[in-house]
Amino acid sequence: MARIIIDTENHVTPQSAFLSRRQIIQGAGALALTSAGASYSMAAQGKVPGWLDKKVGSTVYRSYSTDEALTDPQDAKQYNNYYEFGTGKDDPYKFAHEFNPYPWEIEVGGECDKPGVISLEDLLSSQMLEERIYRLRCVEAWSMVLPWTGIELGKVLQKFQPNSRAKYVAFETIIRKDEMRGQKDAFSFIDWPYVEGLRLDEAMHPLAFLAVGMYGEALPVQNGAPIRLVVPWKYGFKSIKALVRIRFVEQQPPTTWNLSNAKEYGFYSNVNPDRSHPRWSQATERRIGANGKIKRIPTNLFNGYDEVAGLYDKMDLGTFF
Ligand SMILES: Nc1nc2c(c(=O)[nH]1)N[C@H]1C(S)=C(S)[C@@H](COP(=O)(O)O)O[C@H]1N2
Ligand SMILES: [Mo]
Repeated sequence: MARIIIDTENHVTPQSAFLSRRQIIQGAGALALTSAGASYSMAAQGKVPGWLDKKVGSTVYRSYSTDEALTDPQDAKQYNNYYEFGTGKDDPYKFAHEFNPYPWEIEVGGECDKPGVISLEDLLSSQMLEERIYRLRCVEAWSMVLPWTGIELGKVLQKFQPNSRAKYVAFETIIRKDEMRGQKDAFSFIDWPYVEGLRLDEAMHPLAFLAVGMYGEALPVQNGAPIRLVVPWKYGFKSIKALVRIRFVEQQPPTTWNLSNAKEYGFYSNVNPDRSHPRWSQATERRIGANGKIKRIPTNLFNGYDEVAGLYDKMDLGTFF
């Protein structure tokens, strides 16, 4: 299939230079239809409401990019971690069609002056979406380069006016046992819902992102539809999918992987080649790239996003892993 190599600019792209992008990506997707099983993701895509499809499809603004080749959309959509659908890498893709995310609401509360329940449509209506190409580094030592469409997390959080007691932000995934078969698994080591958290200043960092699209289209279910967090300088498990609840809190909130194994997974979980996982090195990663090619490359501190270093100035990254 056609390869999409994205240019290296990392400033705002004017609309005229950008217009053909969605067409290019859709062209690639159309070719991908010939691959076995593509009907799963198409079934899920069929439920995307028109307003969302249009909003994602007309995105013209791009504020972060990279000269690294984008991961093949097939790999991004068929090799996933999403334990709500099972622990296999292809389970989320196989069972995504059982979940219907629309319509969707998010509840925002806790230490803030303007708590409330807001529909996805209302949340996005006053926002111009932007596209950002980010590296995603899983703690399992594989990585991808993915084009997300969405909005800056901090801009959304500000609307709810966190108060002076808000020190952390807690996030929750939906519970929908009838549509997410992994949540029915009696032997699951996860205590649903999947929960995550960030320090408030991390959440307010301009790199922290809420994605509603990928490759110029509304987010596939297996990638966290209709809205998920993307925190590119941290291990992938911080980027919680199918977000239904956000709370401003005073104390560091519990997080799913830390609850399951605190020795192996910390609250911070910043990408760090110098701190090995107890069972494997984090010095390198398998980059799943274009052409489905996998190459072994060095891992960088904060996944290469040096602009976040200031958040951890006074912290020992070995202790606060
Ligand atoms: N709710 C929820 N969010 C989740 C997960 C999960 O199992 N459940 N897996 C995480 C992990 S380990 C990774 S690496 C990323 C993978 O995102 P992707 O499948 O879109 O590449 O999602 C994260 N978000
Ligand atoms: Mo991960």
